[in-house]
Amino acid sequence: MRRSLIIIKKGSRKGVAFPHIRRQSRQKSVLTNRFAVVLINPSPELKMLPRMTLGLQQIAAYKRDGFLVIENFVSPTACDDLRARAEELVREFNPSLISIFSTHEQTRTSDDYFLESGDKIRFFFEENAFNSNRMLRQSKEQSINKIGHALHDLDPVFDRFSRTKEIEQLVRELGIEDPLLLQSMYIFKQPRIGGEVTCHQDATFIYTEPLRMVGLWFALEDATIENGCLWAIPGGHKLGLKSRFVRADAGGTRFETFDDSPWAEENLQPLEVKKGSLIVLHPLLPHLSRENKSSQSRHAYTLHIIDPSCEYPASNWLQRSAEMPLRGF
Ligand SMILES: O=C(O)CCC(=O)C(=O)O
Repeated sequence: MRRSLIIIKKGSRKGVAFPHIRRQSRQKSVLTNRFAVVLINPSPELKMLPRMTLGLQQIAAYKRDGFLVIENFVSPTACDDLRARAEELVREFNPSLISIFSTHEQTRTSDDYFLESGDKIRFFFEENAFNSNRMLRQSKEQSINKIGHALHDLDPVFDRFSRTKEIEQLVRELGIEDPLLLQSMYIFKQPRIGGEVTCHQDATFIYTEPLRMVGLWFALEDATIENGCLWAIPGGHKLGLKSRFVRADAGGTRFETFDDSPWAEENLQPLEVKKGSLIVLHPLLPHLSRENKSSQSRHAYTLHIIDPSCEYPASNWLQRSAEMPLRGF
């Protein structure tokens, strides 16, 4: 079993980077003069629940519908731990350190902040978070839309959550032979102001040639029609890719459109799921989430996994610096 070593300053609750790890680390501790040295095993709470391999029927349903719901994939405590960590990251985030609020070159600054986020942990606000003077209407904690896009590589808690053998096994069963974790997002879908995500295919934003990718959407809270659950068009993944979101030569981004016919939104089905459920998304599946007008948040964590045998175009908006190559499990 993999072991980690953490050093806790004696008598101090501060300076412990990850209190949720410390909470569970009672197994072996050696008190030295100034430090308590604690050997911890990975918390059972951060692990996924035991699961069976995907059955033929589940694989057939994924191929037919373009999505698959697996209930009880994540333990309730693992959901809570991830949520606590995301909230801690938001508390530590100081928006005044970034110039995203300055009206000066607003669009360019926002574009750069977004375009450089592929290998960083960055914070994006709900569109309705601001009043007409560009001041937050409510607390920072209630205003963040999402955190992206490399939590899984840069934050130890998200890293451990994302790199379990259960996820690896699942992804391999879905045909990604040599998986690489490309992108992660923590999505808050805040009460009352959680914005709509319009109908799209994930391959619009993450394209590989040939297209071999899988999206994993973990419900960290119950997702209902009221608080903005996912909706999908079953079988819609068979209709081909409609557009790509690419870096524009002149800077910024643009859509490259192959098919501008509207989505058959009348065929959308709500995917209401319980906390701990995993929704597996085919890269071509049309899906959306509506506004959250309720008083309940709808936190979710997503991972997108690709296969290095496929080409990852330089035109994809999401890029990484050479210093931070993609990693597998
Ligand atoms: O969680 C949501 O509201 C939408 C997420 C989504 O569609 C996506 O990440 O592709």
